[in-house]
Amino acid sequence: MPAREYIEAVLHEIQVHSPGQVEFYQAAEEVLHSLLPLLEEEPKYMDQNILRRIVVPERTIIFRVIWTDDAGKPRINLGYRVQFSSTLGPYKGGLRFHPSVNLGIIKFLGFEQIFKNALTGLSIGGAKGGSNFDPKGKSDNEVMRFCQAFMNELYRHIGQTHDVPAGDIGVGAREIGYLFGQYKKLTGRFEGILTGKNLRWGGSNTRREATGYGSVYFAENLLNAHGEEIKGKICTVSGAGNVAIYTIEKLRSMGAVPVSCSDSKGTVHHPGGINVETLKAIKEVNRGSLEEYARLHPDATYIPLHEYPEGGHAVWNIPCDVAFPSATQNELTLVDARHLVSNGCQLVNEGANMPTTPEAINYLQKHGVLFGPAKAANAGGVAVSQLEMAQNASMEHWSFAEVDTRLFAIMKNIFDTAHTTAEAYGSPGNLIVGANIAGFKKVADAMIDQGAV
Ligand code: NDP
Ligand code: 2IT
Repeated sequence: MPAREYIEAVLHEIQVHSPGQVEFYQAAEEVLHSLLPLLEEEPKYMDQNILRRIVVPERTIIFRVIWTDDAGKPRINLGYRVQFSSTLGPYKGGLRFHPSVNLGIIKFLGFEQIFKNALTGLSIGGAKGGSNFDPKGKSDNEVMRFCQAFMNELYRHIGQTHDVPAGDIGVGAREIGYLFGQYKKLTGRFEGILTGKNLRWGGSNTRREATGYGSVYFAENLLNAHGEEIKGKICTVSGAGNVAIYTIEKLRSMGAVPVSCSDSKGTVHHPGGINVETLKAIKEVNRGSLEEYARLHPDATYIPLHEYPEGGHAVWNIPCDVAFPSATQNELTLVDARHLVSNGCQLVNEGANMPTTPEAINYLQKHGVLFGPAKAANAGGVAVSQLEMAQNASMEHWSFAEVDTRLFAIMKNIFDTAHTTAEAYGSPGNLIVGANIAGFKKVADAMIDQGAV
């Protein structure tokens, strides 16, 4: 069967077997279409039926989570852990707590994670988990009880050489602490079964900063390859969480001007540059709304979400040289891509997972905008998670500078790999193709080595 037909057949089967999982289908479609030149050159992947094998998780765990709210009422949520691939190492990937979480969302994230983790060059498999629990508006005690109830089931499925979850949307230092405490209580063991732990009890320096810093390091490498640098660039950033905050911090320290951030209610535009301390105080300490930012900085503008009627997002209508979507999936649409192009944007660098819709990517590429795809550009977080695992295993604790230096080297290597692979397979400059083929090849070759299991 010709490679093109094989790819379409596998995609068709996903639609039949996973109906309604639109985000998973979107992620799979992008990866599989990228693989055409590889499959045409190397039929062994079709002979071994690798595509059909890789799109099905090794294990899918769905469980009920019952916790008690502050009024004493039992509440019910769903918990997920999709252990997608253990080919390259223990299952590895974050946990997301957000009301939009469902099996299709976790599968898209887990699928992306396989190739992202392969690209880091480290020994980690791919997984993702989470819950439709909404931490917003919940007290610390409610969040703690939820995390404990979630771990009451999850603990039997994880382990430091088996599956090591971490944070993602809605899961940060607070949640990792409660989850870790409950694992220890249940098992009586102090083990590195989660990453993103507090520095005082087994965490790694630079893990908190790693995704954002890594995203900027990736952008710098990409710009350097085109004779440019991040220094002096006007940058728009969406989101106001872990990835966005440390993207903004690193942009400032490298001499760029990050002029925006956004949350689920609105966008801040601060032409002089976002004040990182104010942002951290509002979001990390007070868990507040960005509305407050403009009150504290009168030269900044706040645009509430409902006051932006054009079907796109206000943050992408702010003129910039580089855009860093760092909030959530499909947040940058075709309307936004048109605004970015007409405002002269040179590079879109994905900090979030799958933040750009396929139509928007197509438009950006047609108009010569450089593109740093998520599974390459945001791999710094999981890479430092693996460094946390290495430190836990050897009972060492490396300095901030040591981890940051390794992170920089890993991001450079990911860029070089995606760049040279794109060239080798006939799509010079197309880092989507380069990242997908390079990540896939690494996993697929190991799958063949390990036999049909
Ligand atoms: P956080 O929960 O820390 O922050 C998410 C931010 O995005 C918040 O400011 C949130 O607003 C905003 N947001 C706006 N719209 C939405 C929406 N519809 N759904 C969810 N959030 C929304 O998450 P992270 O910064 O950790 O993650 C951001 C993105 O980066 C995600 O795509 C994640 O998968 C990806 N990522 C994260 C990594 C990590 O190490 N944390 C690693 C690699 C990728 P509000 O403040 O109002 O809640
Ligand atoms: O999407 C991601 O790469 C993450 N949320 C981080 C995963 C991890 O295990 O550190």
